[in-house]
Amino acid sequence: MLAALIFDIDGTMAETERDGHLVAFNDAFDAHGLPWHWSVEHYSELLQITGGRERLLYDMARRKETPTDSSGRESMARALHAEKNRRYGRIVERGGILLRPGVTRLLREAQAAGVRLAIASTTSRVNADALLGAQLGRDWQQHFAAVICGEDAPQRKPDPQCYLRCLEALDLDSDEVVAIEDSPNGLAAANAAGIATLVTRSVFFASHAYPGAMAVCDGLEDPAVPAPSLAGARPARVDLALLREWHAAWGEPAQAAA
Ligand code: XBP
Ligand code: MG
Repeated sequence: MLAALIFDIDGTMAETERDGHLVAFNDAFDAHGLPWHWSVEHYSELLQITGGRERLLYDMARRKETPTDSSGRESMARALHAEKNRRYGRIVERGGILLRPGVTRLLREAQAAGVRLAIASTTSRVNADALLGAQLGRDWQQHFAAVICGEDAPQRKPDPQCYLRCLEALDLDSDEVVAIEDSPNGLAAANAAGIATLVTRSVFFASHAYPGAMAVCDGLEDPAVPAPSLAGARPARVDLALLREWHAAWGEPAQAAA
């Protein structure tokens, strides 16, 4: 029985990577007088690394302006990441990034049906609060039964830690929830936690395959294509009723195999 929906944030609830984090990272480099500029193409590659600070450290290791000693490198990354988050906060707090089409609708459908809502994101809590505070109201957290952010799960996606901690906080089993993700790392994390996952491709991952997803769509207002294992299921726009139906069928093969 579907008891909760677990949403990823970046790329899933909003296109925050291209219009938020990337812009803010480049502004932070400028503010620190660094000649670094991440293009969309370069950021697309860097997004294989989840976690803004981890992504930054990876790139810094290839830059001549980076200190050679690890404590110097770490403190530079912390300063740049904090600067980035301040600038990201300003972008989203002025409403610069809207929720993706269909996200508010699905949130409302779940609330009306008593299906609990949760978040499992790698992003810093301050970033989750800035975006969702701006888009859902300052009291946004009261609509979510569990909110797991980067600080709550240091093992980054594709590690399942944030999803496992979310299930723990919800006191639910993996077969009682559906995750909504945008990236291959996010799908891998949810799958590793044993969670049926709907992928709503984001701009940086539009061409990726998503083996193991329960269904894949380009957005919640576009037709979702169900996994072949959902025998007889046909592409359709996702709503809560469809997620319930596909989630119930998704568990059957396991039972049949058992
Ligand atoms: C995607 C991430 C985050 C953001 C940057 O998170 O990997 O790290 O790119 O945010 P999600 P921070 O799991 O929501 O897709 O700089 O705060 O890490
Ligand atoms: Mg994401």
